[in-house]
Amino acid sequence: MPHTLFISDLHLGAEQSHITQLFLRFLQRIAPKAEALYILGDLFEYWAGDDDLDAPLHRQITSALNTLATNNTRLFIMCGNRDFLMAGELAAACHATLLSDPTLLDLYGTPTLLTHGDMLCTDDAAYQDFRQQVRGDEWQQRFLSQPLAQRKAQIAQMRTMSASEKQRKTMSIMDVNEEAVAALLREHGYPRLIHGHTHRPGRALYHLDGHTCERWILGDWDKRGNALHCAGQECRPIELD
Ligand code: LP5
Ligand code: MN
Repeated sequence: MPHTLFISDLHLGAEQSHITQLFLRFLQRIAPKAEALYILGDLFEYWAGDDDLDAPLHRQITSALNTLATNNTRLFIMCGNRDFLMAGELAAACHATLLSDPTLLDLYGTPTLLTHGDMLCTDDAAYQDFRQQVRGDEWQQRFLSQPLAQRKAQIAQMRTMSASEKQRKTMSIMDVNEEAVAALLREHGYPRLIHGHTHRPGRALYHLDGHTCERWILGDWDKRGNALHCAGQECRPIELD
């Protein structure tokens, strides 16, 4: 049956070789059966800029994605909060289309809104301030004009800071804000919503203004992988190992 797969939050990096192997197997055995694969952010542990495409891990991943996408599975990639510097060269290397966040899609007749999910975490004010700064064109141009090694060192510092900040934040601060979800659903005409980022896989239902909307939350790839499989009107999570 024609179907589409959604994944996010793989956080691939040199230290996650088990997950990299799992992902490569997924690209060879499971993804080719899908009409389309959507990666909804944080494919990589971090992305320092498209001039880092030559790193062996990056070549391995982009070439496997390219093989998938040049056969029968269309490939779409959205940036996450870790890899928002992914741009045109990365997309070209993967034969993928980069998606803006959010993106509304007609999925087998059901309007479906895709987002990484971090924009919905509006209670996390410190993160939203950081996000606003680093998503600006001027900041990105300045950051990307530095040598790659210097950028990586700054990202490493930021990752350490993020890990310690997260220890001080409550779980509810780091989850989506329900009013932000409702506002997004209203703004886009009450679609189905699919996102990642919070690493709390599941399904929630919203009854809003006489409409019922499904929200699917993708899990991260930690010990195992997971994907959302959508065919016709139905979506269901699948575990990968
Ligand atoms: O990703 P994760 O799970 O660790 O946590 C996120 C939020 N943290 C981040 C930061 C990224 O992890 C860091 C890597 C990004 C690489 C991008 C390249 C360019 C950046 C280079 C920076 C110099 O996204 C975390 C959320 C959590 O999700 C849950 O939603 O809480 O947010 C934070 O930890 C942010 C802190 O709360 C605020 C930090 C303020 C630091 C400001 C100094 C840096 C100034 C430089 C930028 C102008
Ligand atoms: Mn994320």
